[in-house]
Parts: sequence; structure tokens; C-alpha cells
Amino acid sequence: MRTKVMIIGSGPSGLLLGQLLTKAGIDNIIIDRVGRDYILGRVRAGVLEWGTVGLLDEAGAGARMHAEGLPHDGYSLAFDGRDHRIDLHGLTGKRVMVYGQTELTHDLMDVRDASGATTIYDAQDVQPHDFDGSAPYVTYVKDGVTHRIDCDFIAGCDGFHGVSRKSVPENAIQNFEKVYPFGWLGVLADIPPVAHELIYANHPRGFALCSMRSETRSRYYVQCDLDDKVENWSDERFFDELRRRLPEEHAQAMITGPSFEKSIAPLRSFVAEPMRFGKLFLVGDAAHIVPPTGAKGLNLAASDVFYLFEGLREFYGEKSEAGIDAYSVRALKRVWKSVRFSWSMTTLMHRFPDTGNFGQKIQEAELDYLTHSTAASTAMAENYVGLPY
Ligand code: RFL
Ligand code: PHB
Repeated sequence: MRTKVMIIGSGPSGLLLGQLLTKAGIDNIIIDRVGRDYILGRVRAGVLEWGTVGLLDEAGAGARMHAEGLPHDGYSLAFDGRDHRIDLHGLTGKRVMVYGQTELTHDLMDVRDASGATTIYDAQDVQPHDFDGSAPYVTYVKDGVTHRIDCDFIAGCDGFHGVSRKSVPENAIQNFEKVYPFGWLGVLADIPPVAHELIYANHPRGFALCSMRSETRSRYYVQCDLDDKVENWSDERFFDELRRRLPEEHAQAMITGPSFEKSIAPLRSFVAEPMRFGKLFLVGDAAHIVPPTGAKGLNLAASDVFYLFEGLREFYGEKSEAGIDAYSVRALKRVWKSVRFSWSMTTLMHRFPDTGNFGQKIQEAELDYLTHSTAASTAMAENYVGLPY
């Protein structure tokens, strides 16, 4: 079998790239080691930058998002018992869209199915080969039989634990990493969100976030210890802790109910450089991870896809390699700015084990400055709605 672009990974990066390529008439195959239902069972991102919204529209996958997603013009920073709104739209003229990654992935899978493009699920031992030469190919095992697909390019859209980055010789890649000394415990419950907009709360007991998936489904998080276990957190304990970390008016207004998903995620900043190795491109979480505090992971995956798609379209349409040659440099410039923003929001909002009450006071002073200086809140808002591509 042969295709132009072989895409490893059927998460948001792989599906979005695949759909943009298909719409541009560039033949591609997506391959994933797990199945559709498993991918749709993962609860992850919830906030889309407007650039991501535009790319989903361009891919022809935006209809349900516009019908069911919630455009947000601001969010709250809560600290020292009070709540301060960051007016995203007033400060930047832009807004974000609250729409779950699960829904977005579902929509992209549906448009791909409708396009007739090939997706191979439940493939074992997926391996990219010869990407430093002129004839790359991918092998995989399905139902006990080994298959080979030849291609012009391989897009490694296979997430942080995927095979693409691991296939690059160690001396050709440089990794930058910071692991944070805490995690996020998240719950999903069919209860109305405590407020119409997201609340990011700094509290001496630790960070908390009130997000949502719809008017009737809430997504809430509390900072927890890295070695904590979901089994230690009954719904009752979770909601008690969440309430304690929120300003009184929200704590009192909060409606609780049984959760149907509960999980702990570690927090990490990670970047691999470069993002291109001959005919192999790393895209999205395969190349970089940000802590979720700035809501940037999925949005960075989308901007990588934009740069790579432009490069491939130029290659096939205009026979120019300029775009693919520039991919890594262009993508990394934006990646590092989002890595910086996510790190700074994480540092500002969480309780760190080693900084004590001094650290808490410094955070409160910075939050007070941020929420009262138009210059500082504009800088924060500009990063949150998404820097230009
Ligand atoms: P994914 O989604 O991990 O998809 C990778 C796909 O590759 C497959 N795969 C393989 N396939 C073949 N062979 C192999 N060897 C393979 N290894 C892996 C996997 O099965 C999978 O289907 O990466 P992608 O597409 O780059 O997308 C990245 C996003 O998923 C991620 O950045 C976001 O979820 C991060 N994130 C958030 N991002 C935001 O922009 N806004 C948010 O509000 C936000 N909140 C979050 C988040 C991530 C979280 N967690 C749990 C990590 C909240 C959380 C809690
Ligand atoms: C979410 O809704 O899951 C969410 C929202 C904002 C973040 C992180 C996660 O910063």
C-alpha cells in the first residue's frame, strides 16, 4: 500500500491534519494503536482558542461546535477570598470556545468517515522506518499479519508516549523538561456549573478550577499530591475540598452531585527540539507537553497542524520545500511562548511544597497586580485567547 502522508495517531492532531490534507486533495492514512471508543473515552481539554475554532471550520468539522459549544468572553481569577474577572473580549477583542476534546474528536472522526479516507485502528507495533532517507515507510501488525505502507512523509501525531519521538536517534534530539511536584484531580458530573465562566482559584490549600462542558455538565479540578489515589477521594471529600478553595459566594452556590469520571493527571512541561527529522515531523503532544493550567495543549497541537499543513500544501501544490523546511522553527517559536505562559500560570496559581507562606504572599501580590493593571491583564488575556500563528 502507498499514500502521500502517513499519520501516526488518531487524536486531535492526527485527525485535524488528516482532514485538512484530505480537503486539499492530499492522500493520507491515519493509524492508531487503540480503537475509536477508547480514544473517545479520554476526558481531556475543554477550552479552544479562536484559531483552533477557525481550523476546525476549515476542516469542515465545526458545525456542532458552533451549535453546542459555549463562547466565553472572560474568566475569573479567585484569590484571597474574592473573585476578579479577566475580560478577555474587552481586553483583546477575542474570545475562547468551551467545547470538550471528546466532542471535537468525535466530530473530526465523523467528517473523516464521511470523506472515505482510511483510518486503521487497533494496529499493533506501529513503526516508522527510513525517514532520514528518501523512501520512508510505516509497518504495523494487525490480526497477526505484518503490513507495510510506503509514503512521502510521516506525521508523528502519537502523543507523549508514542513511538515517533522514540524512533529518533538520541543524539539528534534535545529534550527540555520540568516536572511539577503535584497533580490535578478532576471530576466530571452532570450538575450545572457554579458560574457561567471558568474560575481559576489560588488558595493556601492548593489550586482549584471550575470548568464545564455544557450548561448541565461541570468539570472541576483540585490540586492534589502526586502520589494521591482516586480511591482516596469520595465525591463528598472532593466537593468539600473544592468549596474550601473557592470564595464564599461560589462555595455556597455550588450544586453537587455524583461524578461519573474521576482521574488524576500529573503536570509537566516538556519540549523536544527539533520537530522535524528528514521526512518525519513531530506534531502536538508527541513534541511537547504543557501543564493544563493555561489550557494550551490542544491549541498548540492545532497550531503545529496549521504550520505542517501549510508546508505540505506548498510542497504538493507549488513544488516548494520552503514551508516544510521552516516547520520546526515556526512551530517551536509558538510552542515556547505557550510553554512559558503555561508555566507562569501554573507557578502563579498552585501551592508549592517548598515556598511556604512567603510564596503565598508573593502569589497574592502578583494576582492583585495582574487584576488591577490593564497592561498586565491585557498581556495575560492575549496569551489566554491565543497568540497569532
Ligand atoms: P493525543 O490526544 O495524546 O493523541 C495521540 C494518539 O496517538 C495514539 N498513539 C499511537 N498510535 C500508534 N502507535 C503508537 N505507538 C501510538 N502511541 C500513541 C494514541 O492512542 C492517541 O490516539 O495527542 P494529540 O493529538 O497531539 O493531542 C494533544 C491533546 O490531547 C492534549 O494536548 C490536550 O488534551 C491537553 N489538555 C488541554 N489542552 C487544551 O488546549 N485545553 C485544555 O483545557 C486542556 N486541558 C489537557 C487538559 C490534558 C489533560 N490531561 C489528562 C493530559 C486537561 C487534562 C486533564
Ligand atoms: C477543562 O475544562 O478541562 C479545562 C479548562 C481549562 C483549563 C484546563 C482544563 O485550563
